[in-house]
Amino acid sequence: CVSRSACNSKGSMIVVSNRLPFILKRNEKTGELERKASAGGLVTAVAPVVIRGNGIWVGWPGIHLGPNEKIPESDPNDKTPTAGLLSKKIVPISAEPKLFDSYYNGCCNATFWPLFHSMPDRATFIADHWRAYIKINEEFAEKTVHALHLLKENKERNDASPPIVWVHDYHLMLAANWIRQRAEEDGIKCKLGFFLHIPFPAWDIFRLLPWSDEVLQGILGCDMVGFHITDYCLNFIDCCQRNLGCRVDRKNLLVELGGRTICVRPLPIGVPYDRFVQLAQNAKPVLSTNQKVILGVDRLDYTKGLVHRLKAFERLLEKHPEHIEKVMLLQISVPSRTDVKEYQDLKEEMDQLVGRINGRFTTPNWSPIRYIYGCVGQDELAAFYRDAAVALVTPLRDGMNLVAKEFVACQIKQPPGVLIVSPFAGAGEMMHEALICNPYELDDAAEIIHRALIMPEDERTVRMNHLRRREQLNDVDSWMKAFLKAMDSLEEEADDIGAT
Ligand code: ADQ
Repeated sequence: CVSRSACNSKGSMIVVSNRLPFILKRNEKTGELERKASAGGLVTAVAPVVIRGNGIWVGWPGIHLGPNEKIPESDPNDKTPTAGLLSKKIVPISAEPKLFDSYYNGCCNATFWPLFHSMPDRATFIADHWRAYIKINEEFAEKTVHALHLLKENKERNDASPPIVWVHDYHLMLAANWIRQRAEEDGIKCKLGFFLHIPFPAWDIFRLLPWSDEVLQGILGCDMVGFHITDYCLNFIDCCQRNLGCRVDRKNLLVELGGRTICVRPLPIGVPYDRFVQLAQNAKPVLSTNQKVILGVDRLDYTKGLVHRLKAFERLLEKHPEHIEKVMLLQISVPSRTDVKEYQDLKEEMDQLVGRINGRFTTPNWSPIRYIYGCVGQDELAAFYRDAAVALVTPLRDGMNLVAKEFVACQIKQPPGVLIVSPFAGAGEMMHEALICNPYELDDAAEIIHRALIMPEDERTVRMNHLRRREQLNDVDSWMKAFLKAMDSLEEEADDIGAT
């Protein structure tokens, strides 16, 4: 389908993601469907581009729609970026609930998620789940081709350029190839991009997947494949060469398959920096304490290193009792994938650990850990980020990690706080002025937290100024622009593949 010279970023965009950029809820009283806005950075950056270009969003609405049910329009008072996304610009995925469960909770979250985070012992490899993954990816491909037809009809009226199809994440690693083939059969031109939000693992981990060839072939259906950092690009290229025998060019990040050249690009995601600054400026204080706050904000996920974090904090109190009654750990964990057993077990382990550490150290006037199991609003979140003395972002493995960046954006106070980040997060690769902490080394982690707590003001200021400048420059809008630029420059870069 791809005639590269014919495509440019002025064309409409079709975004294909597992979830639509809002959640559908059924009103308990009226039974009617309502949209619940989503304020995530990705949605904020991508939705305006889709709306401006008269594009389409393909995704699962979060509930199973009845046969005659349609996506409602947004609430007239909705001021979020997706409010302008009319229902005719949304193509929802419908799937039989059991099949969707095998795809989502099974293959996506119990196979790909742990394996791609280099935790193969947690991964299950179940043929039925894989079959569901194939079927749902086919459904996504079919709906995307339908969306391409809708745009084509529109194009004949508007004479727009050929569209860009942007497929997101590990849920949809097979869809691109089918979209390309079917669009080609129907004579529709488009340009296909894929972005993986999680790490791409090294070959010796990836090869454990029984369906590794199919996954690579699926992704290589795209013209451009983006990852957060160069390491993931190189892992992917390595797998293409070793699994599929592709010719590759590591210097220019190119892969050749079936006479096509696929560009691989590092596209580190950012956050809506200015929005977080504004939130931090306006948010009322929510912490009433004289203690220094060490903050953790995460989905409750075993990749985020939460158990290690609590143990490191416990070690800090053991080794540096001078911090007792002077600091507290505020851990905010949003419930996630609560249908999956691994996540239920983690919740239990966290509950017990928080109880044990609090039981051990609590004094009549102080408890070391405050643990919120729930989602907090954006204003409140910004206030926590702004008023914390230290942010602990210590995943065992993480594609990027937006919390590190949101914290930095909200550090408007003088003197600022300190960011501690794990080298195993994409964010740790580029936020050099943070304190880097290996979450597996508990003693060392305790020392790093201690160092953050006693860091002189001028050192904090210098570090935070650098971090803030970088995040302001590389915010989520510039990530969006970098993606469009990478799609535009495919023609020149993919001309010739050099040495392997
Ligand atoms: P996630 O694994 O979800 O994203 P992350 O990047 O940290 O991880 O983003 C989490 C988001 O949820 C942040 O915007 C944060 O503000 C919000 N959040 C977390 N806990 C919250 C709470 N209790 N209340 C309210 N909001 C909360 C995946 C990858 C990451 C990658 C992103 C984007 O796993 O590595 O950075 O996609 O590509």
